[in-house]
Amino acid sequence: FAEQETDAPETGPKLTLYQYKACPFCSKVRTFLDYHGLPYEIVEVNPVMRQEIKWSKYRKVPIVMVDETVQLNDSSIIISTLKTFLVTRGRTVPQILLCYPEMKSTNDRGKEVIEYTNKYWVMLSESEEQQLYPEKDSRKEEMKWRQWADDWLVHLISPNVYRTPTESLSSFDYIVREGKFGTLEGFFAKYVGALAMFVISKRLKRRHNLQDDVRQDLYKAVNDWVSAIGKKRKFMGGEQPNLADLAVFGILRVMEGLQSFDDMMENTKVKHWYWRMERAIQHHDGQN
Ligand code: GSH
Repeated sequence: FAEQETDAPETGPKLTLYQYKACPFCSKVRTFLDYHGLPYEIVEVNPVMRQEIKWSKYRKVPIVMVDETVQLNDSSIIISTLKTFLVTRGRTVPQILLCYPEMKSTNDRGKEVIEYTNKYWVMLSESEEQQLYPEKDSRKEEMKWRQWADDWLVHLISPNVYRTPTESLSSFDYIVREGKFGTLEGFFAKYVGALAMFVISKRLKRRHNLQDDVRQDLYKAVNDWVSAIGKKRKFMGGEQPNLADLAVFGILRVMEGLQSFDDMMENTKVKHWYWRMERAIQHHDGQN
């Protein structure tokens, strides 16, 4: 991003988000971009053929392209990189990306996976750190809960939204309505997908050691989150949301309109924080 002429209006980088609308990782990225008031274009990817990301070696969404040339993969890397860019302003996105090297490794099921070093670390100088994290432990706390959102909270979504055949069908009705599908493809995706995910969600439930009543894990998780914020703060970030607030909100938001969302609102203490988050994002409170 070249230096701007002093009196030219400041234009940020051009951002393009490749996504599935109903995917929690993509929702996290949208939440981050909306809160900071960063304009972006969306390319909705067809989850059956995925031809919109055929050009990419990385096969998942979200992907963010910066100025049509620099590719950012993985929701947490996207967020850490863009946050660093917003705070430091002096450094370019490719320079920042060098701080997050890829690591190939094998997971517990013998599959090769790419992980990223420093995924939850915003790259700051000492004075920038002072400014962004004036409280002593707030930087560590933010990292811990961002990781919790990716490693625990996100795994509660599928078992909950596909819990019963009826819930699975209404989740797929939403996915097909909001996503990119052909007419016939959408029809099949809805019924075949709903049945498949109902079955798969039982496997996911075992893999992640959830209770038989998966709602209880969801309720406990969001209540743990609310107690971690405590009574004295509006957000985990204090007066303004931090990256953990944005991650948790982004993940929970994909359940909006579904029974699991209404159950969560009714049976936990999350709603006041949730409505505050909704306002902060709608008003782009993080725009500077
Ligand atoms: N760690 C990645 C992130 O945080 O962005 C996970 C992203 C991910 O798993 N995305 C899913 C995906 O694209 C969609 S929810 N999976 C590839 C596929 O299903 O073909």
